[in-house]
Amino acid sequence: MKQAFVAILMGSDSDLPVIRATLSVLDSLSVPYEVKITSAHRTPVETHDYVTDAEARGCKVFIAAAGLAAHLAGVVAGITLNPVIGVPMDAGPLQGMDALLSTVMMPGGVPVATVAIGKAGAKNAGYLAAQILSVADDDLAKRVRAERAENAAAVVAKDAKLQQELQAD
Ligand code: RP5
Repeated sequence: MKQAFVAILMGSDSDLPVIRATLSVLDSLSVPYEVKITSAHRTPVETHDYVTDAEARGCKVFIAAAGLAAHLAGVVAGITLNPVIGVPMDAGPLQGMDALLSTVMMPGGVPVATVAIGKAGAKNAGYLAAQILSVADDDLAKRVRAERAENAAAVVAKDAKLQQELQAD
């Protein structure tokens, strides 16, 4: 059986610093992935060929990150029936509002699961992709649950520290 993986597409190498947050989440959960720079408008043929080929090789979830008039996620969703997560990049003078609307406002019938603008969205794209894969992967589900528990414990510990500091005052 082919190994399931996540394919991350970004419209430009200028998106990479933000998309590193996605890679770091996927690394921390040991989720296999590929990263590709390809654009809906600059390299439409390569985008189409990559999505078709990745799907044939076992890609189960696509993440598409783009800024400005961001149609990359919508184009990918038009090629594959696998889930597509769109990350609006905070590039350009509108600080990502343009990309958010371009990504989220898909016409009915071709969904894109759109996350927040910028780094928080890039992180959540990684978590959402892992959670989608974890539906059919119990070990991954355990890792996602453990990571959530660790995050919760860190918040509780920070609060405990704050309470101690306040009592000491
Ligand atoms: C989009 O245009 C890219 O995804 C990027 O966010 C934005 C700017 O691209 P560059 O001009 O920096 O290549 O296609």
